[in-house]
Amino acid sequence: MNQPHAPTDRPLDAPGAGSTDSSPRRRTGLVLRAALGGVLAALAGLAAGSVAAALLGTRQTPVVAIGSAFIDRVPPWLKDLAISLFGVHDKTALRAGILIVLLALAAVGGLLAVRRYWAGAAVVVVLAGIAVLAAATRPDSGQTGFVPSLVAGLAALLLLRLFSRRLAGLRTDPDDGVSRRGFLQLSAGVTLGTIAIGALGKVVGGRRAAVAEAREGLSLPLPPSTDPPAGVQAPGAAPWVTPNDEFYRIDTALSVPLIMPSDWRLRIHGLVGRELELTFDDLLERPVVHQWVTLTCVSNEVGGDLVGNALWSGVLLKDLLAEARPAGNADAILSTSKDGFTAGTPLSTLLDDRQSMLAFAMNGQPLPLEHGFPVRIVVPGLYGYVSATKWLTDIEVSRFDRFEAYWTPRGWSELGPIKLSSRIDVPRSKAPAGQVTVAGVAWDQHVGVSRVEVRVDGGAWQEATLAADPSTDTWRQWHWSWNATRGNHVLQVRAFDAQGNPQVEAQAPPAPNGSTGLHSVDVNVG
Ligand SMILES: Nc1nc2c(c(=O)[nH]1)N[C@H]1C(S)=C(S)[C@@H](COP(=O)(O)O)O[C@H]1N2
Ligand SMILES: [Mo]
Repeated sequence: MNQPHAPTDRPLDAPGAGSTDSSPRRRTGLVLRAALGGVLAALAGLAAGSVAAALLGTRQTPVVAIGSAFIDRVPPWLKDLAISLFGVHDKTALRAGILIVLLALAAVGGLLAVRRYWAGAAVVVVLAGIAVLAAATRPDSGQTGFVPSLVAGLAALLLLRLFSRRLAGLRTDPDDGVSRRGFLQLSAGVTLGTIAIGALGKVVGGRRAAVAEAREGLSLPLPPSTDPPAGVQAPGAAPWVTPNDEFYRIDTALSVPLIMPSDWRLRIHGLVGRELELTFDDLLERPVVHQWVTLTCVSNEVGGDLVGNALWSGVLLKDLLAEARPAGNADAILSTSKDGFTAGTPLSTLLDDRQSMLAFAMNGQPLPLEHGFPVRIVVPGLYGYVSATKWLTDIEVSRFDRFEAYWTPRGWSELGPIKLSSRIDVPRSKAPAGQVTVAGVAWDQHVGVSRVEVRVDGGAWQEATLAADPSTDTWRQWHWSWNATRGNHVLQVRAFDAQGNPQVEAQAPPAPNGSTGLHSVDVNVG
């Protein structure tokens, strides 16, 4: 290549004088390429992070995660200043600002990586680490909110490595045409890949947005009120109604299945006199019930929070099954979701006096996408894994001896009635000396809780005050006033069912059919 500066032109006192890459223009070329490599690696990482976010159905892309954490932490005056400067566009400005800072730092990372890969990698690790932490600590990010930032960081690290390898060749020999071409090819490939991945993210994100929009636009037969019934809340206990965005989420779906209500079909078939196929509108034409039901996950540990209470609106399965006319030898349904999850539920629990339903609304809102939009099953009294199929598409009336549902071959019981349980919500670790409210919840769905007792340091059991419950299908709150003395104490709770049977005290893990044992809390009174 044409080289205007003879090696002797360079100032002898320049830093790095004597090394092979010290011609100013060559250095500039290398510096620009290195910075570009860092920027492209970062952009590709961000694109991969956006796709991961779209697939997981989380809003926590790396930039959003950092932005939200930033908003939570900036002093109010700066927030006000930003709002007055950028007006309604303050969020866009913040995003653009974060992106610019990230890319500038990525350019620095690219520069560092040419000499020492680990130094450039450290920049990426710190940036991705901040995003992962920011996403993981967001209250609204769910369990997978940190994944996009992790994906972005790993992708950027990998590409930074590839770029720095190519540039290492140019560092030792600026005229190395193979390295030059290699860098060019890599840059072009990464750019194209980033564009393709970005487009994929847009498609997936667009589909989610379309379903979310269809959900917003639905007009459903909703309950006249979602206020809890009178007297159900005990002082200090968890809110009796679990808000939708705080409701626990458990499923095997890596990305939330996206179903347009207009595309939804439910087939009820198998051992039936008449096969049914319903559209969403067909479902809404039938009589609708609104029922408070507490859902519980079989994986809930003693004292755990995989339990939530909501007002569900839907159509009784009893009514639909009456139309389909199950055969006399049928004893179960196998329900299937859009993503292939299956649950086996005793037919008897759908036909008896309980309000087992195909639910389309939760707390007066169309089902959230994560909770099974547009239709799921809710069966009072059964753990979710044997009943509460989300994104429901198929119900086969059958017999337990003819199928194995999703969790059965994985070591969980075929049948999953919820076990009588109780939990202390307050206090959880510390309390002041004197009168302390001990409060919590107890549940035995579709059986009912008749009594709750508390004891301190293994002493005599004391009866707690029960709050009201609208039916046996919800959890029941309780509270007890404790005259706490200084020191460390152990609180324990136990519940009794409607027939007066006490809770099982023997400790058992969640597998294969639900945990047992009493919830104990160590409290430091000071
Ligand atoms: N499609 C589908 N539905 C599912 C599951 C699943 O993995 N996939 N998990 C079940 C389990 S184990 C539970 S506890 C409940 C949880 O419902 P939630 O996420 O709305 O709280 O959904 C049930 N329905
Ligand atoms: Mo579950």
